[in-house]
Amino acid sequence: MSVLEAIAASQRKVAPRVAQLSSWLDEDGDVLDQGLSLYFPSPYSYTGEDVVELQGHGGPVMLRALLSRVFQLGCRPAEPGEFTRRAVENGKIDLSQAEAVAACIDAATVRAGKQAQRQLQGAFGQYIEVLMQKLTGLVAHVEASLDFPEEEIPALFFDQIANQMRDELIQPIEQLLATAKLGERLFDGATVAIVGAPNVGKSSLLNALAGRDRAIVSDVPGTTRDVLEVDFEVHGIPIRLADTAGLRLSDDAIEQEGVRRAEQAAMQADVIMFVADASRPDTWETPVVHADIYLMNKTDLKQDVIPERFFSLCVKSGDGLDELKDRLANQLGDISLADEGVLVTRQRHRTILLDTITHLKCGLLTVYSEEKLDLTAMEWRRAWSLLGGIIGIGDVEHILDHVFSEFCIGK
Ligand SMILES: Nc1nc2c(ncn2[C@@H]2O[C@H](COP(=O)(O)OP(=O)(O)O)[C@@H](O)[C@H]2O)c(=O)[nH]1
Ligand SMILES: [Mg+2]
Repeated sequence: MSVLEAIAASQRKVAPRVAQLSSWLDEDGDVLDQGLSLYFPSPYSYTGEDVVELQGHGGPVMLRALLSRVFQLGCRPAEPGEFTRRAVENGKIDLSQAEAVAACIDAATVRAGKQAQRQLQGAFGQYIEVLMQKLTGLVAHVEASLDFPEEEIPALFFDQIANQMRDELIQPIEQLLATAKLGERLFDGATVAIVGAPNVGKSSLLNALAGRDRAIVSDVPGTTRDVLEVDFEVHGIPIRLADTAGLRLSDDAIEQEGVRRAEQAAMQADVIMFVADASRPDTWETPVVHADIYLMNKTDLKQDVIPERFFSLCVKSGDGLDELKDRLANQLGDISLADEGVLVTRQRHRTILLDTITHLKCGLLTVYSEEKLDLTAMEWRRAWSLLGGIIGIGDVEHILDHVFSEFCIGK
C-alpha cells in the first residue's frame, strides 16, 4: 500500500477492491502512465497478503519505466509461481488447487479446462481430505489398542477396522486411480500415428480427422515422404496425429528415409492406427508394427470379406469417422468419466496414490496380530503423510519447490 501511496501521490486514498483511475508518478513527480489502481487488503486477496495491482497501458517502454519505479520503491519481480505459492503458504488454497492454476493455463481443450476448474474449486483436495480424516480415525483406533495392551480386545474389532480400511480407503483410492489414464491424457494429450501401405488413404484420413486439408492427397503411391503432424482433439483429449509415408520397400533414398521415419513415429506413438485398402488385399497385412486400431478404408469400392479385426471406414464419404473418433477416445481412457467428479490428472498424484495403497495394504497384513499392531499404525501413518503431500500438508517444502518450479512467472 505504501508503494501505491508513493507512486500515486497526488491521488486520494485508493479504496479497497475498487478500480480507481490513477496517474502514476516518477520520482520527479512527472506522470509515467495512467491506468487503474486496485488495492486488495489482507486477507481478501489471491495470496492472502496486501496486494496492489496496477493496470497500465502495457507498451514495453512505459511498462519498463513503471516497473523500474516500483523496484526503486522496494518491490522486486516475483519468482515463477510465487503468488500461488504464497497463497498455499497462507492457507488460501491447497496444493492441489495450486496445481490446478497451472493446469488451467496449460489446458489445451475446453474439457481439460473444465476439469482444471473443478480442481481449482477444490473438489479433488476435499476428497483427499475426507480420505485422510477416515484414515486418522482408523489409526486412532489402532493406536488406542496399542496404548492399552493389557485390555482384551475382541477380534471383531480388528475385523471391523480391516473392513473399513478396505471399503472406505483402499477401494475409493483404487477407483480414483482408475481415472488417471483419462485424467492425465486430458492434459498431456496423446500421439497417434497412421501407418499402412502406400495409397490406402492415410493422408486423406488425417485431413478428415483434422478437419482441414493438411496433407497432400494423391493417387500417386509414395506421395507422403516425411512425417507430418497435426493437432486436433477427440472428445476433449488433445491429440497429435502423425501421417507417415506408406510402408513399402523402395529404391528411392528419400522414400526409404520416409519409411524409416514412419516406423520411428509408430514406435513413439501412444496409439497406432493401421490403414488398409478394401479393394487391395495386398495392403491388409502389416509388415512391421503391431497396431492398436485396424482400419479398412475405401469400403465404397469393396465391402465383402473384410477380416474381423478391421473397422470399416470410407474416408471419401465420411462413413465411420465418428465411430472411429469414439474408438480412439476410448482407447485413450474411459471417456464416460470425463465430466463427473474428480479425476487424477497429474502423475505426481498418481504416484502418491499408488504408494498410499501399498502402505495401506501392508498395514492390513499385521492388523490381526497384537504384537505387530504397531507396524500397522506405522504403515497407516505413513500413508496419511503421503496423502498430505497431495494437498500440501506436513513436511512439504521440497514438494512445493518442485511443484512451483514448473509455474510461469506472474502466477
Ligand atoms: N474410393 C475411395 N478413394 C479414397 C478413399 N480415401 C482415399 N481415397 C483416395 O485414395 C488415394 C490415395 O489417398 P492418400 O490419402 O494420398 O493415401 P496415402 O498414400 O495412404 O496417404 C487418393 O486418390 C484418395 O482420393 C475412400 O474412402 N474411397
Ligand atoms: Mg500419404
